[in-house]
Order: sequence, then structure tokens, then C-alpha cells
Amino acid sequence: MGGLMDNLEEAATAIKMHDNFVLTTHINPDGDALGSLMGLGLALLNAGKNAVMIMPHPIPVAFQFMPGSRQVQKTSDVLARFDLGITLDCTDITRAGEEAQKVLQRAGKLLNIDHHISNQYFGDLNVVDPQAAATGEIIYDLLLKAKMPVTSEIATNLYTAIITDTGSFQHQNTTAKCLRTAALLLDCGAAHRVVQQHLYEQRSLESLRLLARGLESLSLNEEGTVAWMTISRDSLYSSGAAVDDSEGLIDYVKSLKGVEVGIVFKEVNPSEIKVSFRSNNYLDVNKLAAHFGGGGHERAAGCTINGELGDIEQLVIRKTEEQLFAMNENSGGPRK
Ligand SMILES: [Mn+2]
Repeated sequence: MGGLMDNLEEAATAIKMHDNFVLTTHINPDGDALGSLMGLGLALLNAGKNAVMIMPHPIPVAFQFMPGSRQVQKTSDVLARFDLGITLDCTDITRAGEEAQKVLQRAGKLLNIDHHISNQYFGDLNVVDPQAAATGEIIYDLLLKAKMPVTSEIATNLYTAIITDTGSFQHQNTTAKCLRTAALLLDCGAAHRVVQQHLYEQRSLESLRLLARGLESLSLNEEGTVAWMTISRDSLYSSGAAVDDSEGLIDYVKSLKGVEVGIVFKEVNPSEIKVSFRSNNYLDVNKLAAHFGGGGHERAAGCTINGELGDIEQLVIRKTEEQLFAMNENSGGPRK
């Protein structure tokens, strides 16, 4: 097994020794998923290796500015065998999607690089650091360890990874180390303004209309500790927005004064509700989401539940209040 640093060393050795890689990340990718994928992918390509980056769906438009996004191939088009498969930001192998799973299982060895506390250690080699703010932060350390140059393109990818997973350095996972890594990435030529512009200044009118609908639905429990927002099929329709446009709405929910847990209920399909959780100070929402078959981090997690929107809202809010109450009982009052 070995410690985390041993595993980083071993991963660096594996990367130097092999020449034929396939890399992927989780479905519904975020900035960290794609930044880690393309950050590591480009580094391997720059080193003259064969590195195939695969995803089951096209890169979301919002992330197409990221260097290397046009080199990512459709998973179903890739039939070759590889020496080393690498998953990035995936808690378990199913997160990569069914097709990618087949490609990865054909590879000689599997390297799992992630920072989720709920990671399942499914690789032959696992580099899992829950202290890392983003998987991209681990990739930076790995490139350093493998003595592979961090070009401005790679830096922009890894910087995007850190920016998105820390909510622009607002979340609790913003450590001194993560800020130092971000600073080093700027030294390497990461395009700070380009990243900010593409991530936060390209909103569509539809997505802002969806925000308005979402804010209208904002509710608060009696104690004022749990707030939630509901994105129904109707609100998606009437705003003309896509499900992707609801990304980031949860930050508004948890910004409400006095709230410990923010929840967003999204009716992604009829009777299929995606639930996102954020906590501000003390509730472990990874545990809360795990109760419903999901997971993530202590302060940010999610799950998908099948059933009627209204029923699921009630169920989840009751469970959230229960866990909050249990914590407050144990500590003799709300922790600050
Ligand atoms: Mn991540």
C-alpha cells in the first residue's frame, strides 16, 4: 500500500516507464475533471508518449476554451489496448461511464488519481488525497515529481481545476498549499483572465432566468439552518434553460445568512431527482448523501433519487434536519 507520497512517487515512475496511455474522467465533467484530464494528457503528449484522452460525450461548450479540448476523443471510437489506464477525479470506476470502463479494463494497469474522501481505491495504484482541493492540484505535484514541464497550456488546465473546485478560492478546501499551487501555475503562464471570463462571464439569458425561477422557489426550514431550491421540469421549460444551466445555483442557497446546509433539487428527468448538498461549517454532507446512495466531500456532495419531486424534498429535508439535530445534541449546541 504505502503512504500517499510513496504512491505519488510510484505513479510518477509508472508514467515515466510507460508509453501508451488512456485517460478519462467522470461523466458530467466539471472544471477539475477536465482540467486534470487535459493537464495530464497534454503533459504526456508533450513528452512524446501516446496518450489518448477519452470522454463519452462532447466537452461542454463552457469548457471548450480549455487547451486540449479538441484532442479529446469519443470513447466509443477508441478500440485500442493501452499499457496504463488513468482515471481522474472519479470516486469509483463506474463514474467514468460504461464504455470507458471497458476501455480501462482492457488496459494493462489502472491508475486512480482523485481527491474525494469517498474514493473506492479501485485502481492497481491509487493516488487519493482528500486534503487536495482539486485533483488538478495532485496532477501538478505528479508532474513535478515526474520532472515533466508545466507549459502555459497545462497550467491553464490545472488552474481551471483549482478555481472550479474551490469556487474561486471561497470554499473551505482552499488551503495555503492550494493557493501556492495556483500561484506557481500563474508563474507557469496560466491564463487567469481567460479562465475567469469563460467560467463566470459567459452566462446565457436563459440561465439567469433559471436563476430567477430558482430564487423564487427558495425555502427555509423553521430554524433557518436548512435552505433549498427546486428546479422542476416546468422551471427548466419556462426559462428555456438546459439542466447544465443550473450549475452554481447552490452557491446562492448556502449564501443565505444563518444557513448551515444548502440543497438544490433538480428534476433531471420525470421521477429522477438530482440532489446537491453544500454545508458551510460543520455538517458532513458526504455522509448525508451516502444515506441516499451518493457521496462526495464533507462540504459538497450529491446523490440521485428516483421518485416524485415533492416526496423526495420532504424525505431529504427531514433526514438533513435529523443529522443536524444529532450533531447539535452531541456537541451541546450548534457548532460555529
Ligand atoms: Mn474534483
